[in-house]
Amino acid sequence: MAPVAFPDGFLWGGATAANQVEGAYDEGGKGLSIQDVMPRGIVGPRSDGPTPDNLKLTAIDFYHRYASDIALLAEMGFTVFRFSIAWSRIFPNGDDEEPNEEGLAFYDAVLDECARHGIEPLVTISHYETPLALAECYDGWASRELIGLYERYVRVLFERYGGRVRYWLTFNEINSILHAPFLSGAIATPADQLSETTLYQAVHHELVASALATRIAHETMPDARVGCMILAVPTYPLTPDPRDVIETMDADHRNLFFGDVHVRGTYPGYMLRHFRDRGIELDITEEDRRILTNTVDFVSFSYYMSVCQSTDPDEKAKVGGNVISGVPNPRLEASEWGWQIDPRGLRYVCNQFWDRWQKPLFVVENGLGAHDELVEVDGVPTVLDRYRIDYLNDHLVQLGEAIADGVEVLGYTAWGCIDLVSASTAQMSKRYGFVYVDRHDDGSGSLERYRKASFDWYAEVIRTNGASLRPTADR
Ligand code: BGP
Repeated sequence: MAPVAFPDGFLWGGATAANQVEGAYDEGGKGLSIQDVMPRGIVGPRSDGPTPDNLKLTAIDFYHRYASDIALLAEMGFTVFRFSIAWSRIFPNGDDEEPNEEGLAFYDAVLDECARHGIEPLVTISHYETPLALAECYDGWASRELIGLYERYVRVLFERYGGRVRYWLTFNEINSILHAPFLSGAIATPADQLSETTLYQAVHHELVASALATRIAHETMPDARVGCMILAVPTYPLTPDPRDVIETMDADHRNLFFGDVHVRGTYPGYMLRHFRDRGIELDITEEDRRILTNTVDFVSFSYYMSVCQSTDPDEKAKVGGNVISGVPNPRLEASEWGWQIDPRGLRYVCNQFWDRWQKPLFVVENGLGAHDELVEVDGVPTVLDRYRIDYLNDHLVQLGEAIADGVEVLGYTAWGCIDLVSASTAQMSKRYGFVYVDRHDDGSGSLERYRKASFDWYAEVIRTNGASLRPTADR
């Protein structure tokens, strides 16, 4: 097989989110975010306030260690670093009149560190960390008022960081709101009491806010490139039964809809039908429709797994997954957390998105959450994470295949490039990093950092622009 070829200037790096790395939840004038009351992630109950068992309150202490952490990323040769800004550091309650200068100064310092190492920042404006007060006082994105509050927030970010940040993402995994309304949309109403109309109204508010941010970015920062961010879950029919194929199409539409609005600037017919069939009547103003025509420059997405769909009532078993679940694929193996591993799904979804939207793609999350064991090699602590290297190698080979298919891909940021707290389970033990962080599920640990075997492996992939990847036996 021909070696994998990545284009010149392809951006290589990793990704994090503020709530999963920073800690310092009550320092620097930060207000509480929804994550500060989610000690068990999305799988467990919320708490009334910050509780000592919530690992995210300290996380990996990136807030105090960002300089040495970014230096480690630079050592691997990163040319891009995706991180998010904690909204509650900038507007502690979300609806404050004035931003918090100390919060702004923190991200100045992070950006300075990126610049020092020649690393391009890729900034997520909202990554599952809405200020808690917006959930409690407004029911999160169910309220139209959030559009104006988000606008105030992005105007501050663009004005302050516009000269230094070119790539912006409006909402992390925006389609996850359909499955995790509190995590993704800060909607405090319990999911079982939430009507579909309210949920889709919240979706609409986010879509308008995203398009508004895109318009403001284009007006105020001529070089900016704004992307939407979608949780990509390629969906396969479990059998060739045409009913399974249509079921699959319907399930896929629920995700593709978000990209369709971001790229085409209007609601697709299949969603209008969905709304009609279910009696969902949304408040969509003429001004909203005008704002939605401000379409994105690129499409970014996370990719961890694929799922199957079936109409067979006996196929009840659901495979666990990255927020979105489905029927297990009998041809695939799964991670220790039950996420089915499917490198070819990455090639498939790249082609699907490119064929559909003809917009450059950016893979902004991908990786393997696994238990790691710290061992000593020549007296140096490390992790021999061959399993992670294999996972990433096989996915990158398939990304190379997609590029060979003609798909335009701007870059790749491996999720959790430094170990961090898991979003779904709030565990430390679900590790993704090239860098091991000595912290454990019970909160113990020195927070020391150690390079894993995958650290040198990834550095070599970046140095050779992908040429060092091991081709897989078949396509
Ligand atoms: C995505 C989120 C990330 C991240 C990742 C891995 O859904 O955007 O925040 O955490 O999934 O998920 P987890 O941490 O649950 O393993």
